[in-house]
Amino acid sequence: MDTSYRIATIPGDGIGTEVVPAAVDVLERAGSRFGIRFEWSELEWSCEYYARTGRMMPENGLDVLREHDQIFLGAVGYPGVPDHVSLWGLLIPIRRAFRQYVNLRPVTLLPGVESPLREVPAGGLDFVVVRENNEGEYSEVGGRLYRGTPQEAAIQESVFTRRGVERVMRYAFDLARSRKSRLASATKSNGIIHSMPFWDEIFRELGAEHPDVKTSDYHIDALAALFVLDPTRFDVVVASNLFGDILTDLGAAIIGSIGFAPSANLNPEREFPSMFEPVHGSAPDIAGTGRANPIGQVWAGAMMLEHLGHADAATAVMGAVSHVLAETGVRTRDLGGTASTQEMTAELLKALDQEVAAR
Ligand code: GGG
Repeated sequence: MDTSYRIATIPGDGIGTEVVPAAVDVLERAGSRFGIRFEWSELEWSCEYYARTGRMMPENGLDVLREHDQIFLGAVGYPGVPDHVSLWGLLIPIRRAFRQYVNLRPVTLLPGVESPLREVPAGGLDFVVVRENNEGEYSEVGGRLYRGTPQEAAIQESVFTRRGVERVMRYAFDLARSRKSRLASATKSNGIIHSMPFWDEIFRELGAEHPDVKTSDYHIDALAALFVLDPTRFDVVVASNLFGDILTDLGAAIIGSIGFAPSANLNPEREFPSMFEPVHGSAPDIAGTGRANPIGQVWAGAMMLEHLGHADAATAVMGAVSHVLAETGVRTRDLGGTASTQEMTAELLKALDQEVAAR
């Protein structure tokens, strides 16, 4: 197996520039212990780059990324650049050009962390949201009419294709089969009259092909309530682009902090690089203060190791994260502690060394 990888890092904006170097340190340490070599290319694409050049990434940006095995991204978006400009100039073109149609977002309560939900016991949450990542409500189809007049209007079309819906659902069914064989679908076919009944229809068709997987569907409003009232019932949840995005911020909240939550933008066929990023954004309110929690980025790094076929290294990294949270009082501010990003990273490195030594 090739154990040398070219990884493009895009720290991006705000705390992305703090948590990416922290996670790179952890991955480098894991690499040195497990015989994996990384060649990192740091790309400065960001809102600052936009302010200088008028683009979020250069015209040949996707060609540059294509030369890499994987992409490791921090955060995108900063005050001064409209969010739709920063997202559609960087994150979304990457997800689409590289057919990263699965956005995998684990909702796992780590050892030593309390959920804000009163009835969830330690370690009591372990499910995954599979978010459709290439189409759906994130669409360029539409426009603005009669700008600046009293008749001004905005039209936004969602795009759901059979191919797009089927492939993400097939991934979710397969994932469910590798876990507890339970799959829930997020819909809203009572209010959204075309796309969501289509989504439900395909879910039913694929359900018939996977009789060993127990399926259920929930309207997104009821599903959001269940994430709070009864989240332990879930194993795998499949959702459209927008529903999955919203649900996983809630998922991050119930595992104790948005600072923890990781995500993997996967091209399951491996024709293109996949991209690994935390769920959180650039957090301009704490950017530059050294207070960001690096764990979401480190966990995204563990997902990258897993995708590269290094489950042992990924397990060691997550073992280190669990050790620090369960066995030490070291906490960043989002968790009510005082540790800086650097202090948390130093603790993770120490725990990783112990984790490897104990094997
Ligand atoms: N960590 C990447 C990031 O900055 N995400 C911010 C965001 O708003 N993402 C929207 C999305 O995932 O669709």
